Amino acid sequence: MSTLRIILGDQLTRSISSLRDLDPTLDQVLMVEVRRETTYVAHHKQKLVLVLSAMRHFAEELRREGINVRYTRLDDPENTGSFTGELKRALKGVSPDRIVVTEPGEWRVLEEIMTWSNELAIPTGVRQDDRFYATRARFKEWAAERRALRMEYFYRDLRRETGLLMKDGEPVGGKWNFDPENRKSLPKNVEPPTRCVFPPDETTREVMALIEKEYPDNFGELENFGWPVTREQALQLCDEFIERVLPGFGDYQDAMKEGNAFLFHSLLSPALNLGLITAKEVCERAEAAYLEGSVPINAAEGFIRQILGWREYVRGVYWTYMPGYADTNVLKAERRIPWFYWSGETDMNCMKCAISDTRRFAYSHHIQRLMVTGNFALLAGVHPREIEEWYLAVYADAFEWVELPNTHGMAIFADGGMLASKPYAASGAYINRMSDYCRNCRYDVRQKEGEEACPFNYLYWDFLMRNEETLSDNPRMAFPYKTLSSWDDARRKTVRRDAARFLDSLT
Ligand code: FAD
Ligand code: DLZ
Ligand code: SF4
Repeated sequence: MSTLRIILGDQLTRSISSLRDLDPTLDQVLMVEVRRETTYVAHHKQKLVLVLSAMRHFAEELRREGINVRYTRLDDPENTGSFTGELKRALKGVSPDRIVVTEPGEWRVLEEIMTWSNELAIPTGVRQDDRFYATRARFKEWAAERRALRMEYFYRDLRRETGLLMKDGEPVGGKWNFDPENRKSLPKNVEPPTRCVFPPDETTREVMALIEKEYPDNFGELENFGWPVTREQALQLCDEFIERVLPGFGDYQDAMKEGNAFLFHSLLSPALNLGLITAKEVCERAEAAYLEGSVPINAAEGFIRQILGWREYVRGVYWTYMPGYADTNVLKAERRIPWFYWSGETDMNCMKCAISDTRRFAYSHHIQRLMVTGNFALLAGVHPREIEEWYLAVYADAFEWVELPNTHGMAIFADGGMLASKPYAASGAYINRMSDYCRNCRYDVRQKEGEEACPFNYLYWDFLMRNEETLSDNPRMAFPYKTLSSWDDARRKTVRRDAARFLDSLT
């Protein structure tokens, strides 16, 4: 039986389910660069280069193994521009008995794939993506048994099932979660390590020229491109991280510093999401480093929790609640995204730094995404679709299954608390505690009102007042609402006036 095997841009894993049982004498692999995927949002130039270059390298690796790969380049004059169009074109040359594909990472693409069996009159098998610890069905079952979803409990179940950081049925180190030990700001005398970058090779340079030609106006710079585009490079990045960087990850994972985008983070998400390295490989290496004694427990657990916990959890939320999940807007946020998200032109130094890191590297770390750009969108009431489109476009690791729950649920609380138990809303004091941004800001983080005051301060209270009806019953919001209840009308009015003045100035 001959099989046409489709490999999508984020399925670059040799052991992926769609390539199992491949017969090189009968089968063909199809990989396509298509405009529908390069334009469904205005992707950062580095993200486009990363996906296309990694696809081209993967195709070459398969060919070196003697596998027959049909590969469409973006600038092929015959390119039809879509997965279905390219599949139809490929079928003119071959008549396979069946088509096989691994389930995609996006709802939009799954809907397209589901039309193939009928439209092409060839049986299409959609196989599970078992590069994750939990199947979609496993999460759905877990969620169905609960009134409220919390990452922590799903994570504990997966710890028990995998045995990661477990001994005799108990978590090593005596507790499940070392989160309280993951929140230090960066002391002045701690210098973050230098990081390995992968200078563009000939293939990457060729894609860079293509992207500059095709998408000259897209957001982002290509100068600093240093992402791994092959499995070999991804493994190197992982080994380097575990050996030199992971020991400091536990302490400083929430810290932010002007001029240093990477600090103690792994930078592994683009490689993980493309499939150049798997979650299992990364978690097992981190656990081994802990067992050897080279990494403290707050670092090993803190890191494994991000992958085994958050990464699996958000994927489960996405596939269980889509497509309706994307449509909720519980806080009725309606504002257009301020232009400075694209231009970086703002006097708020924290926002300027996070956007500048994003422009230079297609990267900013979790706390910048959540507590700076995400927090601002939440407080200002930016419409979910506007801010989600931004996150999906500007990060090298952005694929909807992971971007959407993080933005819609965690950052802007548009799902009303399905994913997180309370909004991650914070005033300037949090940003000041965790970063050195406020030192170089034209606003004063200590001032609460007036033109010089940090906008996060009055926007925070304005947000609480605006959403009092929806949020004041949340037990985790009891403290700020108690404070608010002691305010007189004049104080409320001042905050509202400052917030309105600032927000009006954005349009
Ligand atoms: P590290 O800090 O080194 O963490 C290790 C790994 O844990 C990451 O590589 C990632 O695979 C995983 N991880 C950590 N936090 C999360 C999380 N909240 N959800 C899922 N996985 C996590 N991550 C993406 O991969 N793609 C996205 O499009 C994306 N969009 C986000 C949008 C918002 C608004 C927020 C708040 C977070 C988003 N994240 C996203 C999660 C997180 O910010 C990134 O995974 C992380 O910054 C990637 O950098 P790193 O590899 O250096 O991570
Ligand atoms: C993100 C992306 C981009 C920019 N380009 C392509 C492409 O040309 N071909 C492709 O197969 N995939 C691409 N992707 C990834 C897809 O948009 C999408 O995220 C995955 O197909 C989901 O599994
Ligand atoms: Fe950001 Fe406010 Fe600090 Fe300025 S003062 S950097 S706006 S938190």
